[in-house]
Amino acid sequence: MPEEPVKLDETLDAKPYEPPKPGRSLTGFYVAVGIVVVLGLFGAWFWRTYTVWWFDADEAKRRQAAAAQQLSLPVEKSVDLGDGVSLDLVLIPAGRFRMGSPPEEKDRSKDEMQHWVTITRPFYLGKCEVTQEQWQKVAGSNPSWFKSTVNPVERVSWDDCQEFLKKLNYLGKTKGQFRLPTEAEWEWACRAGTRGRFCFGDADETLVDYAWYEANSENTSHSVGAKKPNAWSLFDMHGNVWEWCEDWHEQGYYAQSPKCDPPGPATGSLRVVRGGCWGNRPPAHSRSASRDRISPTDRDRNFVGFRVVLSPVGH
Ligand SMILES: [Ca+2]
Repeated sequence: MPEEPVKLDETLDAKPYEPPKPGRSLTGFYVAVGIVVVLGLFGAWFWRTYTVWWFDADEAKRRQAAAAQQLSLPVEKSVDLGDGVSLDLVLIPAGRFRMGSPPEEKDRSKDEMQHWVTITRPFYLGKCEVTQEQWQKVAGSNPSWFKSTVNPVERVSWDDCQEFLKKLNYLGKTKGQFRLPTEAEWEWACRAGTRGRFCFGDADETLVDYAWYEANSENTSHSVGAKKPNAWSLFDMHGNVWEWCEDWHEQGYYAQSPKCDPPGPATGSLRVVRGGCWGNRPPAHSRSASRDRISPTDRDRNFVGFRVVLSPVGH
């Protein structure tokens, strides 16, 4: 019996051709993850750059050493004034910080409005307040009330300090020019990366380890450098004697000051002093952000002295 021929249409699947379905694409997922990662990194950078300006003591020392290495200069420098008298300075790195105090800080004043400030150039700052011995050596006299060669000079007006600095510069003992710190330089140096009330934190009871003030001074100034230093090896930034700054004082200056190296108001009648003194009863006056002002001709204060800046460095 002859084999029945196969019908062509029976060999074909009746279903129409469908191309194979592709697997589910992960491209969209990867793009979404990428966007999240990029946004996260940008957010972290933004937060870090524009919010976190403070740093700990190790970082403060690292920055100080890095600035010295970059400039091929020592962190600590001693200027010989002759006859065994020297003036010790420490290098303060450049940096950006929030000057002033936050609204919630205990004992703050209204003129301490927090604002960003950048110190664009490293500078040398006196490790201690200028002593009576150093003043005597340069100026040839000692106007201080509490007589001791190792105590800070006091009863010196802002104008007297300018004369002292002129004489010191005239001696030509080192490169650069001696001058008073600006108020911004003083606070940047005092804080050394801290954002609390003091260079060590917020606790009033710890102040006795760092400062001479009413609680421990017995109503007199004391030898410079006898208390603990801050992270940049600066002594007596809190207490002992108030320290003259270069700036005129103006209550609302912080609201309009330049963001970089603010020089203080162009004019005024009182000069800024910082850091508190042996006679201040509440620790409030010794806070890093605390400000006061005195007439530049006033030389009748046995609780006001100063420390020097040497700048520019590396020239
Ligand atoms: Ca002081």
